[in-house]
Amino acid sequence: MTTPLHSSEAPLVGVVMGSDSDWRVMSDASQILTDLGVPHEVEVVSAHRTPDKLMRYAREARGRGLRVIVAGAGGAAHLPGMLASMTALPVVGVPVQLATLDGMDSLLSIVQMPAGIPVATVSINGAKNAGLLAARIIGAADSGLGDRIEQYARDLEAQVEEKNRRLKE
Ligand code: RP5
Repeated sequence: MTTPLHSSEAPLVGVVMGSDSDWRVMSDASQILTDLGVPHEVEVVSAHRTPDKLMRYAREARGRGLRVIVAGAGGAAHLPGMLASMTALPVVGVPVQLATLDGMDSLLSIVQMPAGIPVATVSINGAKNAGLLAARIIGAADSGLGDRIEQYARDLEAQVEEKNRRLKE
């Protein structure tokens, strides 16, 4: 149904969003997955405008070999929750900030899931952390990826120390 856009390998993560207008935020998830060498695909799937596609995507995701879905949406953001209701895969939700309500509408729509259907919600526009969380979920059982994630954390630490050193010059 979908083709991997960022790797010739079979995608392990599905990065989906309610509209192409969410890409300005969701590209951060794709970028960090690329940086960590995690094959992934990108797809626009709207809970409200393409409900049949949403159902197909969720129902086929596990069988196609995906391990995690990262789903971003803004406003009445039903996409992550609806996906989570139709797949056993872990779903990471990204509340996308729109021009109105500061993204609080997106955050509350995604985070307040009923018991039994979890969505791991990151911060408003927190697509980078969503990508990292997806990588960590896969990296728990993939030592090469786990090592790259540890290296990423060490690089962050080194950057902070370098900035600290420059402050004192
Ligand atoms: C949501 O509506 C999308 O996730 C997007 O954040 C928002 C606005 O979509 P567009 O009108 O820009 O296509 O479903």
